[in-house]
Amino acid sequence: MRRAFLVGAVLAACAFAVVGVAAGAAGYSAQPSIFSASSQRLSACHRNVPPLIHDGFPEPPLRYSRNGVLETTLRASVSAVRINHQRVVTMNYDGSYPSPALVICDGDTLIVHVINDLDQPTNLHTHGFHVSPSGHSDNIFVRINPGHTFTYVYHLPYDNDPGSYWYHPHLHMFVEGQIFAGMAGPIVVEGGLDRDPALRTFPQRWIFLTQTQVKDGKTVPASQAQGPKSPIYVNGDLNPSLRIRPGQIQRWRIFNANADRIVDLRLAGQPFRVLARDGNTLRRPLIVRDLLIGPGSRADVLVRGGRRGNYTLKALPFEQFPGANDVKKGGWVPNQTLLTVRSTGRRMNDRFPTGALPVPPWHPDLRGQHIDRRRTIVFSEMNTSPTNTNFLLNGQMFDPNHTLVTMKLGALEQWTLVNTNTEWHTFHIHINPFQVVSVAGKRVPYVDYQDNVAMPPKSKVVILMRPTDFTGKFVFHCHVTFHEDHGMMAVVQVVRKLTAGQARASTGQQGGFEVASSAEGSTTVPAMLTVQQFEFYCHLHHIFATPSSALSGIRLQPA
Ligand SMILES: [Cu+2]
Repeated sequence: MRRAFLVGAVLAACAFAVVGVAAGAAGYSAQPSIFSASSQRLSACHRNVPPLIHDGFPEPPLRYSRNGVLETTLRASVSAVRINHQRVVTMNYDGSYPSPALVICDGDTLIVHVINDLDQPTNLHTHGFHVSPSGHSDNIFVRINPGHTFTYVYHLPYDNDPGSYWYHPHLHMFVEGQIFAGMAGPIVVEGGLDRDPALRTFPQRWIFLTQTQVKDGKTVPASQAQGPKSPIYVNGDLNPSLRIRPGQIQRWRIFNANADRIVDLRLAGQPFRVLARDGNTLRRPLIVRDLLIGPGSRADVLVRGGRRGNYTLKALPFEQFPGANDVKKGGWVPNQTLLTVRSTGRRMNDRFPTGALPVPPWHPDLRGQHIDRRRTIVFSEMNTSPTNTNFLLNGQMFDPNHTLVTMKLGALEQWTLVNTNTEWHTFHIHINPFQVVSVAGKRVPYVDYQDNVAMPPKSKVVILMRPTDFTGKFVFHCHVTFHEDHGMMAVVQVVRKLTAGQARASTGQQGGFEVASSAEGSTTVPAMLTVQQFEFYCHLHHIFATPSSALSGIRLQPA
């Protein structure tokens, strides 16, 4: 009886937001016109941006666009690369670890011919790009089989923020293994902040973080790698030195291209001044002592050389999962020095810029605006055997033929992301960045956009987003790619007009529970939600007082 009441209360108040429209992968037969939008580009777009320092600090090969186009080839193969000055055989693009940096300008077209010389399928994702998810664009439903080539064409619209992005494979069940082996490289879209007179003179460093494990001249497959033996590399080296002059300001673009690991960075002697997150410019610099960057995320920061001497940039111990800091329990190397900053040479007197940053007008503060739809996405795990865990979104594992969410183009949606586990997850959605409202019940001290957010254990994260410009199918998922490959991903589609079924709030039944949705077209309900998860969920939403015994073992963050 009590249980029936509980379920009724959940029905009344919990908004499970999912849509059950089965469909095949997006078609991609149309050949896009390659040069349509870009013929007017200046060939000098890479001038008048902060200079990249070339002084022996490791850097990937650089490939620049010309006349509005970067056309390049990435050949995936198992072959030799240099990792920390040693020859290592691994899966890679074009013999480089990390993979080549693609440098383009706002409004450019990027054309990438991916040649698959691996013995397994692959594809390509341009992480963070606001581009079409269909056809030859950022379409992660493409599968490039061994021996085949596929050409991607990305037309960057005017409202894709110039900034720091990256590329990596995105074929379900192959993502972690291929990224961990070394298939990942930076993309820098120049423009925006780079043209700001207050910032243009500060020279740049690009810091591309990757994690892998090397043994006997090869990388260890991700599935066999041991956390403690998987250090983080900076542009392919362990603890390289980086020079700065006392009083000099440098701009660092930091990319967390680790397959799984969140990094919590600290620079000895000073905080970071964050200018942009995930390629999106902040309204004003955010000053933080510790910089938490989830896998897949990027941060553009300013730092200033301290007094002459050596300083460390460290990845601090971080409890990403229970035991993460304990090597004996399978955790990672704690407190790793990522690089050493050598402050040396003649003193300079650079001043940090004050005041607002040039935020583009297409990222308004969404708080306080009318919300068209509310949804809840529950992240959970289910042990199916002592050695296997399924990772679930709203009770389901990834199915490319099942669309979990249908959004209307231009509608404002609020998503509540619920992490029911004792480990961190992250939320990443393709194509459209979003605004984070709160993390673990605390409002965030900024209103700026991002494409990836780290979700603390046993808490919820609230985000706002409005899909613009592009219809089509794409995905959202946890960017701890082990979780993603084991199911924690779902298909979302954006349509111009909702069908009656998609627009209707609905209910479904599963395992004795009936679940209502206040959002469009929910025919799908959580399949594997336990009573305990249900109660936890209700508690998070303040639905009614749950007996404390039912919540034993669950530690709640203040909501
Ligand atoms: Cu996860």
